Amino acid sequence: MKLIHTLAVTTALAAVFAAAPAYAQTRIALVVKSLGNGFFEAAARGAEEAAGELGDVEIIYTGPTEPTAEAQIEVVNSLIAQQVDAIAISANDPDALVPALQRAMQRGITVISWDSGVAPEGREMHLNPSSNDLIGNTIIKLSADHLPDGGDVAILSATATATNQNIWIAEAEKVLPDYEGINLVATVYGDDQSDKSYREAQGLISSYPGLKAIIAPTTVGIVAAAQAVTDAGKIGEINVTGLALPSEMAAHIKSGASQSFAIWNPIDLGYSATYIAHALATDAATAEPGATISIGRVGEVTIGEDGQAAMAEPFTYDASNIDEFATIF
Ligand code: RAM
Repeated sequence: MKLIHTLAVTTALAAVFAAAPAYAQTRIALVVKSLGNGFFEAAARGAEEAAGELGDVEIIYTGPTEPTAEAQIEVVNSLIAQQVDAIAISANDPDALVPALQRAMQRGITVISWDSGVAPEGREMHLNPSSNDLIGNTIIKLSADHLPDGGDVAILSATATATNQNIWIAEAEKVLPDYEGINLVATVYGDDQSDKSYREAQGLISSYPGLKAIIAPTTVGIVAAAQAVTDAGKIGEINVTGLALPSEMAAHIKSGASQSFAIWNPIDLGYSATYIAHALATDAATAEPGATISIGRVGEVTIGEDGQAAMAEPFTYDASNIDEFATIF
């Protein structure tokens, strides 16, 4: 009797162990605006670094080929079908993704946004790279720093629905009156595609003959704009600035197409988003205002009343420091 009982228990336990994985792994999907963007590839490196430290995490780096909300919805639906534990998304639209992300949350998937946010009802919290008003002010200041007498400037953005760029542009417009003589003549959209951004920059150059600066708050747009200014023979006349990766802009700083630009550390951003997604997915933290979540070597973040947290200040790069950082990101 005793033996039969022991055998039964052993068999039952064996069945349990056979069904369960060796250890509970947390699968975190890092969903980006589009693949092939060096900014997101740097963030993915940070996510892998965090996964290595956390030890039980698999990163699924994914996103559409074109930066549209429709294409991201398909990606989200497929992640729901795969039953991932967490989705950390940089969104192509603040509202369009909400129903799909709500479906994910209803199925127990942790959802956060980072870099480019989702409306509060579509995520548990949002991680900003820095404070939005500081970024908005920075992109105008970068152009004004090299225009002591003022002049016409234009913005070359990413997509027209990108949450982050739209907020930064709105913040930039608010502080414009503080920069006497800086005249914003146009805002155009290159959709974070190199070829479209290049054509939009060419359009600005030909439409505004007196243009003194192109401000591109996108790492894709700024490189295309610097190339368009170079090809138009306008180095020294039109300064290209905004947000960029040192690795992608080093040559344009050296040529003088860009005097300076700014960015935060994209590796740290992906690293931090992963730590936060992991903490929420494993119930080590709750996404509520006032909650502090530890993010490994970066420190900790505190969620504000608006369900958002912000990381460090953007750093400015120019000829004096570009080489030092161009090898990092
Ligand atoms: C592009 C993307 C991203 C933005 C950076 C600055 O890579 O639009 O969302 O944060 O630029």
